[in-house]
Amino acid sequence: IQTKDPRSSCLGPEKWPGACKENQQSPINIVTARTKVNPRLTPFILVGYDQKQQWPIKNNQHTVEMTLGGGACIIGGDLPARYEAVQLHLHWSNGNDNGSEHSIDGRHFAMEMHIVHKKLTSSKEDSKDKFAVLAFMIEVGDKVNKGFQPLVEALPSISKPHSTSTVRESSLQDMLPPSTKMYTYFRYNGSLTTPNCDETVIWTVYKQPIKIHKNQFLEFSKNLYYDEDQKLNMKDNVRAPAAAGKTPGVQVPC
Ligand code: 3J3
Ligand code: ZN
Repeated sequence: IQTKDPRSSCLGPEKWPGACKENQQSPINIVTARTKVNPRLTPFILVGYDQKQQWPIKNNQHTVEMTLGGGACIIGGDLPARYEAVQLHLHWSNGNDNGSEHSIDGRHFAMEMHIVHKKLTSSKEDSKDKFAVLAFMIEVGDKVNKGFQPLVEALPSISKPHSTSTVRESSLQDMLPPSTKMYTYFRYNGSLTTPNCDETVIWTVYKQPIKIHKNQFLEFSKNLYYDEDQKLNMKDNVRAPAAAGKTPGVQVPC
């Protein structure tokens, strides 16, 4: 039978290979009452995030992936080195609020955006700090988010799996919450949320959600397909929280 995400129709999540059954898996439910303030978790310096450029984009059969090609990087935030941005992608539901992979006090959101960064200094292939992923919750409302329009407008051109296109000139910064709202985030060490679930990710989950219009949100499952015949709308590309109640550090404004 067709499970909710063809990614699991070949191998249900219970059969995912590699590290997927280990105990530092992502996503998690963040129980804020069990987090603790960590003064080392300073706001990131986002280098190149304000750079306006066109971005390659593809339907990789699991999500929409924007290739960032190292044009931007992050510094600080208690990371052990500089990390360069490699790709941005999103997870979403089938039109409801269960589209985020992480949850905060049990609350899921309509979507979750991941900006994936790779450690600039060389490290072992399976080092725990190989990736730094910035995770943003996305909620829907009645106001168009102009920063998301370039990505939304490119979706119809990548309907089929493995199709590629280009997002018109835009900046990553325009897609993020205002910098004043990016002081509070949760931090924990976890994994990729897709097979082989390598436990190589330093996760930063921002508390402040991004807001986009309901119609912008619906454009993702409306335009993107898992299959060549364009019968399976891309949706529910979401891994359930692996473990409730982790105690990530938290950064609060000074
Ligand atoms: O780019 C690397 C790729 O070289 C390879 O190491 C792969 C391993 O699965 O993962 C990355 S990825 O950028 O393609 N990518 C990291 C983020 C795979 C999907 C992951 O998604 S998530 O954990 O952020 N949801
Ligand atoms: Zn992801």
